[in-house]
Amino acid sequence: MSTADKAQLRVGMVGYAFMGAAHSQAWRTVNRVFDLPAQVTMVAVAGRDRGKVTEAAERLGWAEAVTDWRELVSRDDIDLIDICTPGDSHETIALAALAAGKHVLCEKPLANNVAEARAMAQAAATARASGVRTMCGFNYRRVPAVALLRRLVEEGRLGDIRHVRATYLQDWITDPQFPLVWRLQKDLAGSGALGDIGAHIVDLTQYVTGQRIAGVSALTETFVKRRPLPSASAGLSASPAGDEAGAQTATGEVTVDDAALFLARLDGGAVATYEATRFATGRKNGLRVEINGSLGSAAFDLERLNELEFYDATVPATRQGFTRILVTEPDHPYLSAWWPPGHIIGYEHSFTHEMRDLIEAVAGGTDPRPSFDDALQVQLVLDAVERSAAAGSAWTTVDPA
Ligand code: SOE
Repeated sequence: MSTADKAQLRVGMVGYAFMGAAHSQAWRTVNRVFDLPAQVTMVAVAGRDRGKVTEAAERLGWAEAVTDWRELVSRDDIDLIDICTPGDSHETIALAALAAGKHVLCEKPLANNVAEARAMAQAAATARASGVRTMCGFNYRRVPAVALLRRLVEEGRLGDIRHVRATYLQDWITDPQFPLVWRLQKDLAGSGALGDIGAHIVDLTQYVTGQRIAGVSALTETFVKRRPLPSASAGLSASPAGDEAGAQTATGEVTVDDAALFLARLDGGAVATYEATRFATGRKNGLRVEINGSLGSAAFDLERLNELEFYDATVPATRQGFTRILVTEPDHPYLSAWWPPGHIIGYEHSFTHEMRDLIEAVAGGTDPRPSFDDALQVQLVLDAVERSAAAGSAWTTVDPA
């Protein structure tokens, strides 16, 4: 279909930091790689600081910059609002956008607590009746090796799932002098490692196994209780504010977890362990998942995202062993549009695939996944983890959605 014949999907994005840049890359790229039923127009990006949002619009490829997200929501020339802000504003922006009849893509975790997530899921259900689509941005579902892992589970190649072992390990706040950025403040981020990276492994494992976490026993820890105040609202590579001599002047309290660990039971009978921390010295973005089933096992490691380890217990013992599948074949999920076999892809492609699936759903009139309901269920797991940790690791059932 030629570009001129295609429906348009006119996008407005709120926020332009780490996730805003990742999403922009995907919006810029997606129609150039995939043959899609709708053509994206990057209409405008919103941010509070006039100078910074103007610079971001130019750098990231947005036609316009505005300083109030409400303007995006009220405009007739925008069809979809992409929310890339800290969690404390997700609910307000999403509800306003849905009320205005806009499709919504919201970064994860969906909200800062269950009440907000429920309100968003409810609003999404109401809006769905008039054809409005919503999706939460758990991008790692769209890594081809992860999608292949799900396919193997669906095909029964692993048999009955017995064990799920998931870790998401980073080390960017190990230094006690690393400043108190928004991701370390509960009122802005909702929780710490738990919501920021733990949410990813909760979603990813539930997605690949098709099972939901039913109950947990958890512990959380905050190793560094106070940190220097940041010089500005800063992201993962912030530097502390200091006086002219460089000496640190003020500190603030860290109000989120630095690490969260939990045992879980899944509703399909599997047992699981989860660990999310930003204090795993040397681990930069170490998301690893291993699934053991009655017929085989599979393991994925984000730092080797073009590979999937697979063990087939049904072949003769003399030929058993973990196989490293290089996930670059055209028949692997998402990959026919990219490079010849063996030519690997990277982190940013997961976002391009996310936009591809979202555009196909919006243009095709179907509901994209993960839905706000799926993301609410992740939020309920995070909530159960916090309640269990507060109760000294007591067994805690995940509330029903
Ligand atoms: C976004 O998906 C995100 O979870 C960030 O918020 C984390 O900080 C990053 O390290 C992983 O991706």
